[in-house]
Amino acid sequence: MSNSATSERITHYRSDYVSPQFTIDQVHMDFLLHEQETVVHTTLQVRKTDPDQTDLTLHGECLVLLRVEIGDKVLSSDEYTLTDTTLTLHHVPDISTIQTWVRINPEANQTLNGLYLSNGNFATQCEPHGFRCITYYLDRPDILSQFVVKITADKSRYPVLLSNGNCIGQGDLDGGMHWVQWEDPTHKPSYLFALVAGDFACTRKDFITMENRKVDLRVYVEQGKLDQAEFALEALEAAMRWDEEVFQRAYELDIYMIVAVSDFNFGAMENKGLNIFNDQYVLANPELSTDQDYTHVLGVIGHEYFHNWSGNRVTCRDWFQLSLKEGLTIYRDQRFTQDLTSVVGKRIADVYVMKNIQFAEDAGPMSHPIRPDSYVSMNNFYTSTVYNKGAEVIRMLEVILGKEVFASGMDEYFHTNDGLAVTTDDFVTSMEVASGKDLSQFRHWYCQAGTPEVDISTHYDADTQQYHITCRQSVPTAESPEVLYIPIQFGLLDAGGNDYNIAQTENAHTANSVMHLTEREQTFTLSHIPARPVLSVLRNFSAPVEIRYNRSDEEWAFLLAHDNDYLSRWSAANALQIMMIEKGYAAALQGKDYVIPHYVTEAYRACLLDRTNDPEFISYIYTLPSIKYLLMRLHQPDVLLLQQVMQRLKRDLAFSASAIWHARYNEEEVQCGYAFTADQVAIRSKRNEALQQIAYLGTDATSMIQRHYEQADNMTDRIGALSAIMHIECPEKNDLLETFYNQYADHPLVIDKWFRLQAGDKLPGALDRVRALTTHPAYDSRNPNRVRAVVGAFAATNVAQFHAADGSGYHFVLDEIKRIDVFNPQLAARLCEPFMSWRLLDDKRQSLIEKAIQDLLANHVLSNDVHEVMSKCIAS
Ligand code: B3K
Ligand code: ZN
Repeated sequence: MSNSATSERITHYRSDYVSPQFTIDQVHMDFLLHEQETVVHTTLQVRKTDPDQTDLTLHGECLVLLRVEIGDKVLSSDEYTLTDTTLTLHHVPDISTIQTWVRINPEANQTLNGLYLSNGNFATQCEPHGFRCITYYLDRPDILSQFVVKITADKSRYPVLLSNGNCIGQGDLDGGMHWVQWEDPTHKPSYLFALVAGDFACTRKDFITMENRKVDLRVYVEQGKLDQAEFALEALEAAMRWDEEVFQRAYELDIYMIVAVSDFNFGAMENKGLNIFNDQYVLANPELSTDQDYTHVLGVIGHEYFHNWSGNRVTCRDWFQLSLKEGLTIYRDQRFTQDLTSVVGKRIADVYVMKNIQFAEDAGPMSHPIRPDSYVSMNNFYTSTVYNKGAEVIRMLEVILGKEVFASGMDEYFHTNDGLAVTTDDFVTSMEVASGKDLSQFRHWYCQAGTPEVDISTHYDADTQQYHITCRQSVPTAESPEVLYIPIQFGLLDAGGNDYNIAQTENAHTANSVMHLTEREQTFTLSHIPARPVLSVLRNFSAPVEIRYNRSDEEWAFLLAHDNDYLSRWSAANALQIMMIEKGYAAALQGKDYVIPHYVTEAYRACLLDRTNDPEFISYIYTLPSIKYLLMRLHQPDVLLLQQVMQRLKRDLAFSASAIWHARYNEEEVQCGYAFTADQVAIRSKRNEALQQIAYLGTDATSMIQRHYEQADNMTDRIGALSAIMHIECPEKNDLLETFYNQYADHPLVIDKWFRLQAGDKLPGALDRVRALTTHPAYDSRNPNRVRAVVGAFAATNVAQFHAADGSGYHFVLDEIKRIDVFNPQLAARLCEPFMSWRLLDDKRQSLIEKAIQDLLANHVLSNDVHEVMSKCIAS
């Protein structure tokens, strides 16, 4: 069963918004849970807000309507109009009580949307349009209602029955049944509704808020996983404390519950007081989880908690405003993770996503503004643009207004809009109120798609000791782009790599080392600069733009080694990597070798030898840009050759510092038991990166890797060993993979790692091995984590095999998309993403993809989700 496949392909436009003609003040729901035949009895207290309106159209999909009443009157079928997606009631009075009884089949629902079963437990997912698969309702985010929910179910199979808010009653019934009733005192939109029923274990603790209120914090996990739940509880506590300290936001209900389930379409869901999570973002223990897993759990627990203010208390008027809550909440969780882990590592990780994922999205067929103008399936717009670029737009406001004014703008926003469903415009208005500034130019960031470019040219006048920086902005993908307000953080370095003190020379346009670019072309002048400086620009990635600045490769190398801003140093490494890939590719085309210039190896060595450098920074300067990003830079390259050039570059970079890598590996080890602390994470990251680099050097590394695996007392080091050995063709590789499988066969999240490593295997014959993985007994296409670990990882990371010249990689992924689309369109649509850069490939591959997608669109029944992305893809 696929609930969106049945609906028509309607394009919804932002400009069509009309405020609701009815509202629902109170909702009472009565669930009689049964795997195949759940009956939902819903009572709505409805109030007309437009006196001329007599018809009320409720949303509803995949529901069997059993009965409907207005007041005490049962309606006969000629008194309402029923379609596949709506129920229209006629002659609805100004104030009315409407009751519906529907039957649904959770077991048949494989979409993981609405009410479904995961590992035998009931769970819900309602954002954005899942609630209409549970009952007839005005399923739009600007309808805010109070909910009372009664759940009745078999007690032995479903001992835990949860919904939003506070538990207000429970009892046993005949026949082994029991019931629990929940009341949510807040007014919430239907997308924040949640219900969970099943056999869960729970860990809990009390939290005292800054307002001195006691909150019962609970984490529920499937039976047998309680030893992996403690960290999530700590992360929740840390997030609550952080939001109090940094944003002065406290939690207001008596209980906060997190439930982890095995089958979930994405990371987690911020349902009011009852978050439902993919267990990948809750479960953590040293034996089974890597440091990176811990960081993700921390970030996602934080993210969903922060939504309680940015999303739940202040919610979106309509789905086009999604970035109002998602951009803002990503911004908040990024700061949280920075504060709790590594400021530098987290910021570089976030900027890596911007450049390699968001910029590519913005240059492809799915390009849209952070406030989109239209959609067919809203699920396709939970994108990097809405989330990550949305967060960068908030961050720019902080740079433009300054930390203090920005903080009072946030207060203003929460204070004015608490309890309301609002727009991104309302958010900017709060910032205007707090700052007294006119931000109308800044608002263009919300409505213009595409990555802006800033061309920079500089001129130093030795006579006047003035340095002139000319910035010219453009958006190459937009026809007549608006002039944006772009804050560009910068610094000027002397020959020794020290920052000139530019404070005394600043003016309104360059205050706080920020060039406030508000015109299409603007020149900024700095005085009292005694010698020609080196420009360090877009420090801390102060705006989501591409900088074009022609400087010598030697100067990039100087910045990599000497700049005082880590982001700018990493950008310099990026520029050098791209230069080396371009030159390496050109050489390879002529059958020649490319040799890394010595000033590059020297700059890299300087970074490596400086012990004060953050290990995450070191890992990132060795992480090459994604193929998607490189496709934007090179003109229709042969991807296979490009991949070889990149592999070669990695090896050459490793080789140029081989002695240092060995020394770093042997430098220090964690001496005590595992803890997720910044110090320990740094040491493990350092050693595992060294091991990885040593693996690039060749087979000598095999025994070292085996030893690393055997001596490991935690998952981070074991995965470090496994991913290192994947680069080496040797019999030990399969032995290690087998040992790992046998050791962790009972832990699905660990087995996902095992699948993911093999899906990314770049060595010859990988496609056959990946095909074989989809018939492995542990493969389950109903489980999104597993599908993403095999099919998703293959398409995203296995460049050479995905782009195999005979099209076999494309066909493999498209076949999986077709298969999965039948029962889980949201998951299938996500798997389409690697095809979106097809226009940047060579002609032969373009025609292979074009033909395959045309066939998909013409000859297969597709969901709205897959149809929307694939038809846009091919139309581009
Ligand atoms: N708000 C949810 C995302 C819902 C996605 C629906 N396709 C999780 C989050 O961003 O916090
Ligand atoms: Zn979110």
